[in-house]
Amino acid sequence: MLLALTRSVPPSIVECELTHLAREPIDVARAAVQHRAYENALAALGCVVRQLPDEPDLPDSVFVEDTAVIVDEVAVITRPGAASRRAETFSVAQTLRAYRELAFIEDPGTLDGGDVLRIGKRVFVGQSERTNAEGIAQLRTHLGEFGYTVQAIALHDCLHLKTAVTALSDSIVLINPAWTDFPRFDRIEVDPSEPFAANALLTPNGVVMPAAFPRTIERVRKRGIKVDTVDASELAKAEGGVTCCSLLLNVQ
Ligand code: CIR
Repeated sequence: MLLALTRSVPPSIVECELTHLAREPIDVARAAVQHRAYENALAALGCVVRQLPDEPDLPDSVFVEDTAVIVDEVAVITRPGAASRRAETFSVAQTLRAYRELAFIEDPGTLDGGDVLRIGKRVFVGQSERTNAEGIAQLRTHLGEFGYTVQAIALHDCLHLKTAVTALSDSIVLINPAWTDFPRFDRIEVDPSEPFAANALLTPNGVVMPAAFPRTIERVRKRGIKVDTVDASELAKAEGGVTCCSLLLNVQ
């Protein structure tokens, strides 16, 4: 089965990290309602949703994607680039221990899961403000052992690689070409009026995208890809998208 690990929206999210966005008031109750709807959407797509322990005092703890990189053979616990986020990894490691061997990104390496896009055995890692060359080298060591290739990808003007590009299948990516180059894949480009639309969550039963991007959703559906939509507007103010709020892993 496919397990989706999530974590509740903490009240402290109003103090979240922001890099490319200006701070706007976040309605925490509304964010929580949207987050539950996101969990329900994952459940409807066949995922078994399990919540990690709440971390009320860690402002970005709802964005669990950044804390681990999980493949069938191993879970790599990250060392997030923002110091305020490093304590998020402890409870994630505790939970993942039941399902995978663990490996760890260690100082001076930094790596955010949002920078890691895996397509089959190919792993692409964004060279962002959060992920450094040492973090990429350590990930290469941990995953190379199992036959994965790890390739660094340049990006600019956005937070993470998966802000700029995500996979819609093993052969098609959804991309904002203004923020990154991503060679050698069939691609769908976001509508230019929807620069943040490239962050889509792929499940075995379809893709989840924010309802805020109807033009890009139309482009994706025209290619015969099934898209479910969620309202993710409150967490978008914290610079989070749909991939950021879950860790997906195959379990027995
Ligand atoms: C941060 O800056 O770390 C959070 N406010 C947003 C993290 C979003 N995560 C992701 O894109 N994987």
